[in-house]
Amino acid sequence: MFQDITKSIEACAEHYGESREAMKRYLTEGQAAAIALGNRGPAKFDDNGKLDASIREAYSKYGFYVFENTVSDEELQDLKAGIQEMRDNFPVSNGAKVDAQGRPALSTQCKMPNLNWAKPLTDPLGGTGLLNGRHQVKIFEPKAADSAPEFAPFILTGHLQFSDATLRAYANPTLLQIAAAINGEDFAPFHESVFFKDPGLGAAVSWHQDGDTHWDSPDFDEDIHGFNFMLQVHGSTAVNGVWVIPGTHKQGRIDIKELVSKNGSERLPGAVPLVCNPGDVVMCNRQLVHGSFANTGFETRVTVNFGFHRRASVLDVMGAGMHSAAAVYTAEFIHNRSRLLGYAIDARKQKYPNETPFNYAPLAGETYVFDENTRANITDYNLQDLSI
Ligand SMILES: O=C(O)CCC(=O)C(=O)O
Repeated sequence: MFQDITKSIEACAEHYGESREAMKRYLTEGQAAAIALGNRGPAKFDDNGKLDASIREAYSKYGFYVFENTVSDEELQDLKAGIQEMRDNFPVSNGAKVDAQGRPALSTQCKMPNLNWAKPLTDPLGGTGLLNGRHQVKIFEPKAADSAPEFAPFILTGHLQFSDATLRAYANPTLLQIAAAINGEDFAPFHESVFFKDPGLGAAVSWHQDGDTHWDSPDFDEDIHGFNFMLQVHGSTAVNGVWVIPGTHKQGRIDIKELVSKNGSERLPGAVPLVCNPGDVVMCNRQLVHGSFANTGFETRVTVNFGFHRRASVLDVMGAGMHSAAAVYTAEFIHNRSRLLGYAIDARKQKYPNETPFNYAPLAGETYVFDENTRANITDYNLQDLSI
């Protein structure tokens, strides 16, 4: 059973003027098509710890898989509380230095400007040169209510340094076992972010593919740019969720401008939304064409994102400079960035002592203790995101 979003579909469609009925149909049909695909269910492994072959096959076919009920209710409560704690420490307004209680605001001690705000219901990336221009077209920007604030929180990067709850979620042993199955036991980290899509405010993310570096590589294949886990704290719907075009992760770099122009609208054919309940985690290939519309519905979406790469995709590679300054990712650079997994695994062990912790091969023989000093050790860790 999924959230009933009938009212949100109506409210969303109302923004689209003469395309009202087309949008309504797109949302309704997209939702039904997503559920019918069959690429969803709990994580399953064989006796050797390998990801169930049918899951691997479905992920390869569509470019995404919805791992249902992967985060327990107890952990979801922990995540909700942790995310609220971060929000309580957001600056009072975009660019302010203090939070509502007068404390130094979240991320003010960081070199990286981690909290990104957006004007309500806009598409701040679409049609700009930001992130190497990967969001090629601007999509529709509905009008927000007159009572809406000037800016709303949009994307928070580097969240592992701000939240013990998201740090613990990062070490979920089921998810890390999946990462190892897809990218090999020596998999490397990528980048972490939280997407905030508040009802009536949440900004759009125009259609794009995430990968940047390896499109013309002689070793190009469907997994060379890695994947993102998208952990849904409140669920995800056709109105507030990410949409994807299944199979496009195998087609190389796609001219999205041309796709939209040929189609005559941004409602790209064949696309489906990521339909999830709270606690579901989507594994989404970074080469898949995807994007999200502004959240004109009534449901909140908060997605905790964290991605992983194959080691060979990043080792001694010059980064794309999208998530951090461009650099060559030496073995030492990658090892330093991987420390976060060491701290996360220990943080999780302390909270869930009865769970078997994930054994991350690249840190074998090293000891990481999560304690009151950890935060200082990991400030600005994401200046070393492995951006490809
Ligand atoms: O969560 C969203 O709305 C967009 C996510 C996205 O585009 C990404 O993670 O690359």
